[in-house]
Amino acid sequence: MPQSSQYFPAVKKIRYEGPETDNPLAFTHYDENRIVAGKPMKDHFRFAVAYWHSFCNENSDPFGIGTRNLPWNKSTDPIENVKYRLEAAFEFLTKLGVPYYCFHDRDLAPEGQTIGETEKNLEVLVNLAKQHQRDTGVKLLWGTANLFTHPRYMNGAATNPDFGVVCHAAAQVKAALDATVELGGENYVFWGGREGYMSLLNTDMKRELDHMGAFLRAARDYGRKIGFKGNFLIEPKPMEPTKHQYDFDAATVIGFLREHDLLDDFKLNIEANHATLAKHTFSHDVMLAAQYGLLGSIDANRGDNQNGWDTDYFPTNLYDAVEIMMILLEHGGITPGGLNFDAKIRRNSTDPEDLFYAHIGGMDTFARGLLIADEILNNSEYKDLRDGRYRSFDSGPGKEFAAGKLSLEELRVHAIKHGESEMRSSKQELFENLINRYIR
Ligand code: XUL
Ligand code: CO
Repeated sequence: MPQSSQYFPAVKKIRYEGPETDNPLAFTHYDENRIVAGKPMKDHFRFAVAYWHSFCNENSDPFGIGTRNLPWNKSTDPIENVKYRLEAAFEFLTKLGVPYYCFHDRDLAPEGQTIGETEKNLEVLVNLAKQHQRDTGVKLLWGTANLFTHPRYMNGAATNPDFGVVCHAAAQVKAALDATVELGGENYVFWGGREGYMSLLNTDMKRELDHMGAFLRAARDYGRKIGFKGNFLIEPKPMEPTKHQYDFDAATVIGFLREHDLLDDFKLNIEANHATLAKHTFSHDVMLAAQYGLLGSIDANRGDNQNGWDTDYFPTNLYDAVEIMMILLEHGGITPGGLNFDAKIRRNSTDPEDLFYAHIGGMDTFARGLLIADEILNNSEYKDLRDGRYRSFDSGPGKEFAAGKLSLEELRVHAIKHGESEMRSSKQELFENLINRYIR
C-alpha cells in the first residue's frame, strides 16, 4: 500500500537538526539513534501517538462545536471515512518518525447495529491497519476498548449494576483483544472511565469492585487463551467523567490488583494529568509503580496549574521530564511499555502543522530530560545524597530491623544505647537546585 502524502502536504519527514536549529518542524534534542545510557534514545521512550486525540477529535468542548477541519472526513460513508483516517494517521506517524501508536476500538471503526456488525467493522479496519503497519514498520503499543462513550455505559461498564451491560462490555473487550493480538499489540489497556460512581447513595461499592475483579480475570484468561503475551495495564484516574473513579491512583490500583489476584498479569499505565488530578505529582505515581515493579507504560501529557481538570496538554515541562527520566533510568526503563502522548492540541490550534509542533515539543522535552537525567545520575552527588539519608539501615541493627528481625522491646534497648540522634538536614533546597544546575 503506497504511503500517501495528501493530508499533511506542507510537512516533510521530521528530522533531528540539533539545539541550534530555528526550524520548528525539526527535532532539537530527539536524535533517535544517539546512544544514551547504553541504548538508542528511541528505545528509552518508545513514543506513541494517541489515535483518538490526533485523528478523531474535532476539538469540540462543552461550549462549542469542533473547530478542527479533519480532511479525511471527506465521504458521506462512515466506513470510507475511517479508512481515510487510517491513511492520514500513518502519513502522520511516518512523517513524525514515532515507532508506535495506540487506539480504542471505536477510534478505528464505528459501532454497527448489532454486535456481529460491529465486530465486522473492526475486522475490516484491523486488516487495513495491519497492511499499513507492515508497509511502514510502525507498531501498536497498546489497544483498548472504549467503554465510556456509548449511552449504555452511563452507569459504568464492568461495574454497571445491570448484568446485561456488563455482557456488552465483555463482548467489546473480547473484540478489542482480538484486534490487539492480530496487530501484534505489545500491551492492552483498561481505563475505567465510568467505573466509579456519581452518588454513593445508589451504589454498592464492594459489589461493583468485585464485579470489576471478575471482569478483569475473564479478560485476562481470554487474552492468554488467544496468545496475548503482553502486559494488561490499568490506567488510574481519580475522577472525570465520574465523580469518583475506582482506579483512583497508583496506590489504590496496586491494592485492588493484590486483592483480586491479578498482579501476575497486570501493571499500570500512569498518566501525568491523572496523577495531578489525584493531588499527586506525575513523578509520585510513576515512582510508586516503578518501585513496586509495576510500571507498565506512561501516558505523557500535562495538566494546568490554574485549574483542576484533565486538560491533556502536550508535555513541555522540562523539570518534570527530568524527574521522570531519572526514575526510568534508575528502574530499568519503560519497555515493553512506552510514552504515549495522550494529549490534544488546543481548540484554537487549527493549522495541520499544529499537531506536528505539539508532538515535536513533547518528544524534545523528554529527550532533553533524558540527557539531563543521565548526567545527574552519573556525574552528580545526587544518588549519594539521597541514599546517604538511609545509611543507618545499611548495616548493624538498622539492617536487622529492615529485615524484620528486631522486636519492639529490642528496638527500645537500641534507643537507650543509641541516645538521641543528631539532627540531619534533609537538604531539600539542595536537591531542588541540583536538578536546575544540570538544566543548561
Ligand atoms: C482518559 C484517558 C484515556 C485512556 C484510554 O482520561 O486517559 O484516553 O488513556 O482509554
Ligand atoms: Co490516558
